[in-house]
Amino acid sequence: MRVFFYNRSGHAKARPHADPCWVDDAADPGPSEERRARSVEHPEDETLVRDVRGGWFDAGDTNKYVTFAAEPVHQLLAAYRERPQIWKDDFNIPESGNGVADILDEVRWEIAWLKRMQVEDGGVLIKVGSLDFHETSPPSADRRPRYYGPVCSSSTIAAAGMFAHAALVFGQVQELKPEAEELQARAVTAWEHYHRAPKSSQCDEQKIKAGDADLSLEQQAGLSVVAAVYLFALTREPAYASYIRAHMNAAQPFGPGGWNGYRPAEGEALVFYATLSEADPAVRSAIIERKLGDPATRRDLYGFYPERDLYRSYLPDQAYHWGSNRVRAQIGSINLELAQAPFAIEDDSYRTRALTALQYLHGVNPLGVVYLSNMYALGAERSVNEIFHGWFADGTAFDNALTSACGPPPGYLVGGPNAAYSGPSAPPRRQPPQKAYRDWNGGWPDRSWEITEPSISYQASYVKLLSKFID
Ligand SMILES: [Ca+2]
Ligand SMILES: [Ca+2]
Repeated sequence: MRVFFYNRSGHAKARPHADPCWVDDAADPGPSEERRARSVEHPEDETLVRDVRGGWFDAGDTNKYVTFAAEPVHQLLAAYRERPQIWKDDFNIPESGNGVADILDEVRWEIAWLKRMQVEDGGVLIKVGSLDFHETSPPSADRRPRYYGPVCSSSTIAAAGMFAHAALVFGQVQELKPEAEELQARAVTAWEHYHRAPKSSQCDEQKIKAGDADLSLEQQAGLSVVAAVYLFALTREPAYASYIRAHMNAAQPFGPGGWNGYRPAEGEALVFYATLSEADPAVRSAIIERKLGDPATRRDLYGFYPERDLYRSYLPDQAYHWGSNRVRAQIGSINLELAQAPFAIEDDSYRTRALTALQYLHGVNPLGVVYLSNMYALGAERSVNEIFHGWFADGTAFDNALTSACGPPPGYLVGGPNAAYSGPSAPPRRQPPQKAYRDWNGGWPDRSWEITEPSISYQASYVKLLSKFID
């Protein structure tokens, strides 16, 4: 979880909350430039200058995407919601000891940024970043001006779901009730904006680097079901239940892929909806039937063939693509779903399958490597030494956990083996899929970001899975 703290944008990493190696001033890119970001469409217009500080860096770069935030925000909220008793107030972050579980404080840091991205009519801006790729180490040295992208239907519906889910979870915590009310209102205005305004999957022109933050119309429809689920749980208004009934087939698990480890927020929301006593009975039955039928059609992902993999955590070869560690963590979580409400199947194989996925990430793999950075002080014999990250970059004091003064902080989950790696280095080239990995962080032309870059999505996938095995 401390990875999210180190990836906070515009927040000082100071002692005692930062370890001495990774102390840094606030990551504002200049004299408060994130507070004075310009519209990338109208950069000369002073009236459009906007405060968009805060949030987490999405990955190894310092950019921030509303659309890409949905997966980690939902997963962290779900991780808390499903096992609130394990989450303590002692992660050594600035909000530790304030009476609120630190995972919620960390999500609140991201939510505070999302609030700054919502404009007056309810629409939500899609992303914040720079116009070039020149990351700086440490982040406090970054002086590039910041820009924000336009209001898009994708970011608006993504934010509606995050605001609604956060309102639901925060509303059950005494200290956060006032904030929950505000977030519910924001969710509703974003929801209404999404349904009122034209929808587009070509909204991010990518003048702001680097990732394409657009979502397809199909993905947006899936996220609208997610938003409707949490809005219904908050308000019990029949209109949201009707919407879910009419549109649930747009959610990933009702598509041909089923619960396949991608678009996890949608499957997570459907499973949650099926636990609500006021849920539409027909919809609940459809969700339960679909989930219970999923292992029969996706036997490989539900652990029916542990013997196919020497490390007893089988993934199809084609799943060893960019970010394969995230897929593995997701597969663990979709197995665990069958062991919890409303299914509660008393068959240890699903829990075992989830545990072997976790163990794979913890070193039970052909490279014998813990796919988390710099875990030596925490007991690992062999862990990731280098990650592709603007701060912990090649050639800096943070480059390598063994040979640099500091290395990267502990606990960043890397993307992992990638048999579709497009750079020139071998390895990862000319290896079997599970060994298509290399412990390095070179830039161009190495393209190590396809292998060792972390991301808040990977991290949240891992945290959610890990949280199910904490006493
Ligand atoms: Ca706290
Ligand atoms: Ca290096």
